[in-house]
Amino acid sequence: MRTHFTNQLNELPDGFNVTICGWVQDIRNLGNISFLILRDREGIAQVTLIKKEMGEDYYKKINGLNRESVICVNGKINKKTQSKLGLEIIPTKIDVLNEAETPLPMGIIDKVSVDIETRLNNRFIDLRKPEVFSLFRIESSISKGIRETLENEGFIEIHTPKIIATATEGGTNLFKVKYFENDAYLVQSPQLYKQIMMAAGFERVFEIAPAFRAEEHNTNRHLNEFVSIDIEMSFSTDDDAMNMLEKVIYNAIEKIKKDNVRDLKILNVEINLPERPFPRVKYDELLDYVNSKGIEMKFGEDFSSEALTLIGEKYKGFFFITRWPMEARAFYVMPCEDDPRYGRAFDLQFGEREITSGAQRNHIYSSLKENIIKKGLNPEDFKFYLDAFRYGMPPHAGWAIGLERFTMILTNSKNIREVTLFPRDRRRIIP
Ligand code: AMO
Repeated sequence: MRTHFTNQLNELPDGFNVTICGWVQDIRNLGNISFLILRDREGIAQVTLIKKEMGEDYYKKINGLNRESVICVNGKINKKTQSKLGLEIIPTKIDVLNEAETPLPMGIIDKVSVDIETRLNNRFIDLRKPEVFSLFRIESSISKGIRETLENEGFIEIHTPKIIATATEGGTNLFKVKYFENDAYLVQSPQLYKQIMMAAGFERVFEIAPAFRAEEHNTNRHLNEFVSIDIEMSFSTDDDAMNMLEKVIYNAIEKIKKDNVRDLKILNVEINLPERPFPRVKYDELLDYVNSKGIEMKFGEDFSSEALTLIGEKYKGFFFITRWPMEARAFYVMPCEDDPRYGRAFDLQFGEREITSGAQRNHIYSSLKENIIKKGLNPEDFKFYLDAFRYGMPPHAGWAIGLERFTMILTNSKNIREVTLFPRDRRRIIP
């Protein structure tokens, strides 16, 4: 239907005939002339309506359109205009494709601030705002950039089941679903399957897919359904996995800086390429640090949000927390040779925020099984997984980035719901 997006009009010569399509953002009627602002995905254009050229009735009809009605305008570009946009369209034909009802549930360009609940309830309208759309353009670039890097590094994209019979990371936080006569669960992570793929000899795999967690708490950084970007790589250590993560993060940021200039401008955020290598700080060092600052934390505990705030003040950019106590991590982590109280696990932080967890995995059947028991889990439930370790499992490592968490960081968003199209949280399952 359209010949051009609004952002392509500038390059065209004066008098050029175009058809643009979009939403009626606003109409300013001055009597015999009026200015209709048409918005499409790429920007806005001014359509100048002139009464004596359009005829009284037609002029009246178009001027009477409700805001956000959908139209296509065919007309000529006029560059000799006073419009701030540098050009206007003098229409020959305006097709009204769908008239919007009035009043709108919420405004698009109104300066009044609308609370996040109202915005999410009317998400299809909220997403029309350029500053909201830009977040998702950046999110799209992130997954595209990550995919590009991983493919260049020889990773194969896989798709693992999202309905499973056993908990991945332990028994909690599971959504139970009815699976015919039996109970099943939604996956918390493709963890077990991506590891099995190492036994399958795929060497390097990745998956970008939803993960489900029945976490009760309602915070600004937790969702009950999020997008997990997972990798697993064979013949690799925790250090190899961290190096790969550094590369993936760096390239994604580089891509956004290059491809999302307009979005960054709309959002008024500046992002810098991080320096590599990212600092790698041991858990114990941070434990001592927070204890020295008066936060009580015992060996084996995870960092509280209070502790992370403190740590984030010291390490502002990307940094790894390495060498975690085994008791703080899942059963599949490879213990350190020099001291089995520690594991080859890591988190990638951006200041106080965690965006990735990963580890070298325990690929030795007997000790893996022992660890499952130590965690109070039943190895029988993990038979399908454990069997993969019995007939030739290479050493391997991997990680998972939370796509929304990464997007939050790059767009400086304070609430994870901002960067989730239709968030699922403790209270929300609609729309
Ligand atoms: P973890 O549980 O740390 O690790 O999850 C990996 C990353 O996913 C994101 N994330 C979340 N994002 C939004 N809402 C949530 N409720 C949520 N939970 C997690 C975070 C987190 O860093 N199997 C391991 C990964 C691995 O070792 O490969 C795992 O799932 O950004």
